[in-house]
Amino acid sequence: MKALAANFGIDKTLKILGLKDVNEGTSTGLTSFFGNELLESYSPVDGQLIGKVTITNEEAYEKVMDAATQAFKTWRTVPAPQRGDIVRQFGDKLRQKKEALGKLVSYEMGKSYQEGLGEVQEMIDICDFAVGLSRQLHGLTMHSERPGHRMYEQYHPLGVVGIISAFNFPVAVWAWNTSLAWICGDVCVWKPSEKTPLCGVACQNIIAEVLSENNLPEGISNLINGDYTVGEFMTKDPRIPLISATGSTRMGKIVAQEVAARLGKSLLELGGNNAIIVTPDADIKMTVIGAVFGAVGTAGQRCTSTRRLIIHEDIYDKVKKAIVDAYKQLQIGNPLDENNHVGPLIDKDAVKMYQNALKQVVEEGGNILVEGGVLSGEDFESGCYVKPAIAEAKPDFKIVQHETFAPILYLLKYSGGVENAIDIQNSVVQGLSSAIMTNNLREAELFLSVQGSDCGIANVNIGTSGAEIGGAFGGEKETGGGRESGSDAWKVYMRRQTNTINYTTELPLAQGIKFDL
Ligand code: UN1
Repeated sequence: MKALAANFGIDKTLKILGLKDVNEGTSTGLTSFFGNELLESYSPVDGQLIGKVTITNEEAYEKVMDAATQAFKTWRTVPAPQRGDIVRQFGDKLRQKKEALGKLVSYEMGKSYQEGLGEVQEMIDICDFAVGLSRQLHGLTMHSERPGHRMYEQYHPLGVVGIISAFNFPVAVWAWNTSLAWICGDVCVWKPSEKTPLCGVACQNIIAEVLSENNLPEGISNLINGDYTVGEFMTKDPRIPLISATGSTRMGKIVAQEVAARLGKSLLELGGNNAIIVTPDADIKMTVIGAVFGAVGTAGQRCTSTRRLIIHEDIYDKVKKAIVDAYKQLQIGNPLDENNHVGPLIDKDAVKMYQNALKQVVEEGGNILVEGGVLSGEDFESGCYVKPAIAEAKPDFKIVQHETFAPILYLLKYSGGVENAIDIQNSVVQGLSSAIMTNNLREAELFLSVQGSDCGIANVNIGTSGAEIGGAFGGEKETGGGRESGSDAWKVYMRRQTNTINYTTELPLAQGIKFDL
């Protein structure tokens, strides 16, 4: 397998992205080069050590924050459209390095190369979006109730934005946040997942080039590395008005409390337990494509992965057969090989959670339809490759209510009207993504109505994963309520100021109050 990774051009990829030799230790970009401890990054693809980065200690963190706060003073005065031009240049560099970065994502995280490229495409798309937005940071004007007065609102940058991201989207989620934050005039400090630190360094190297070519302070983009203890430097730091965190609900609850304790703002994108409702009016072929990609894409490690299929009893057997047949076609293996659909899980802990979930669904009375299992042998040396599994289950099983970050799909049966399926769909604590497969207008509209899905994302005739950057991304309930990426998500990265100007020689008070001196 070692040879396998070499065949796929990993060494060249690391070079293109400015990542140093494994044994040298990799500096964490521009501003976090202090500290003695190293964090090692192993590939789930072949178990090999890819590189090491310096773990940010407290002293290094202080240097990063100095650089960031200084840089903010410059960056906030650069006109927003010019900030947009920097983001445009960043997007151009990403276009040049798309293959290399996509490959690193695939090798360090384990998703298929195609999905790695897709992730970099999301970065490019959000850059384009942010460039346009840099000329549209609009506030409203209002009519004052007082004569000779003008009232309007404007948006100013917040300052230093802290970004904590997860392993499953090691580059795109940072870009959703940072490209918007940058055009808004904020500077960013990013802590990528400790499982994918090299993706962080690679991105930092790309933006560092752009900043230096434009003689801009390097502290506009900062990288820190380590586990949650390093994240805590940021969550507890009153100099950071906004923390955007993506990851588990467990992590999000801790972040939310720490940030709230100092009355900071947090933007949370946490767990999902996403379902597709399949009604008697569904197109079965489309259902199979949406459900299989949703369940096994990224080896079931997307927040938006499809975990539950809620199928009407009249078509249950037909859908079940079609899905089980489709699973027979799945190729599991090295994600850099484009013939494979499913790569490894991120690490052995994830494999254990997958095994426990499969054990639990049986204990709770579930019926395994497509057997899971851990693959072994020369091609699967990392020990992280598992078979996508399907189990028939009941909506209220504890394990079905729980988000397991693995390719396990639960089939649930409903009877009666679509409202019964909607009840099942909404019966979990998470509220990220949801979908309905139907050609029946009434069912579709009910699903999207106030009586319908309670999720941040609700789709008709497409699956739960693969959201476009143009919409606001995020979910309700234990998903955390945050919105990132498109629509008006930019407003979270700015502070709003209401201004009233009096251009008369009188000073009338609002609400007609008289206060004569
Ligand atoms: C995530 O899993 O945290 O909709 C993000 C999707 C991707 C983003 C997923 N655009 O699947």
